[in-house]
Amino acid sequence: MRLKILLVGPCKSGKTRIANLVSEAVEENNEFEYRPTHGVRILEYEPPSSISSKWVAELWDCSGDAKCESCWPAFQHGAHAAILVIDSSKPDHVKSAEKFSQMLANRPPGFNHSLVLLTGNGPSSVKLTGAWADAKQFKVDIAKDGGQALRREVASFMSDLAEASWASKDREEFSLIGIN
Ligand SMILES: Nc1nc2c(ncn2[C@@H]2O[C@H](COP(=O)(O)OP(=O)(O)O)[C@@H](O)[C@H]2O)c(=O)[nH]1
Ligand SMILES: [Mg+2]
Repeated sequence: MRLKILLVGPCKSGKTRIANLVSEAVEENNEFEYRPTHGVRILEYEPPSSISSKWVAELWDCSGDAKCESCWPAFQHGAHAAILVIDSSKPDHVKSAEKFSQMLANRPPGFNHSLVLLTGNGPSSVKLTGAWADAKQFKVDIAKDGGQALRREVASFMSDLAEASWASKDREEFSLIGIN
């Protein structure tokens, strides 16, 4: 089974760094120059074998540039969930959460999952409104443990999604054979 997960948020919040880290696409080091993502980058995510071998995920590392907003419907197509990445020390990032909540529209029935990752040196929780108001917030601190806790958090989020996906497939099959 394939899950599609969007990584969204304003520019320079750390989406690409997080995508690289959790998908283990790039060795972690400190010599990175900021390069904005053009459009979208799609990374393959495989869960640790202790979690499951029955699903993989596509992680869509979306550009935070306003120029890309016209592509959002295409990004959203078939997506199961979105993870918002914001730097909690920047008030404009916190404010922008509302705009990105559009990315949560059109999720398939039964998928109400969302996760907020807070980067930077700001607070470890922020007040968000709209669709992110009830989302779980996780403070990212890569310097502390090289991203271990972040990887665990993302793996557990995706594993919940995989469960929801199986449950929705079961519902579809039951309704096909007339059991409600
Ligand atoms: N260590 C490390 N830093 C990265 C990596 N990718 C980007 N960065 C840095 O992380 C910061 C946030 O950038 P980025 O993740 O590209 O922001 P985005 O615009 O939200 O995708 C910048 O200072 C980047 O130079 C990476 O793979 N490893
Ligand atoms: Mg990027």
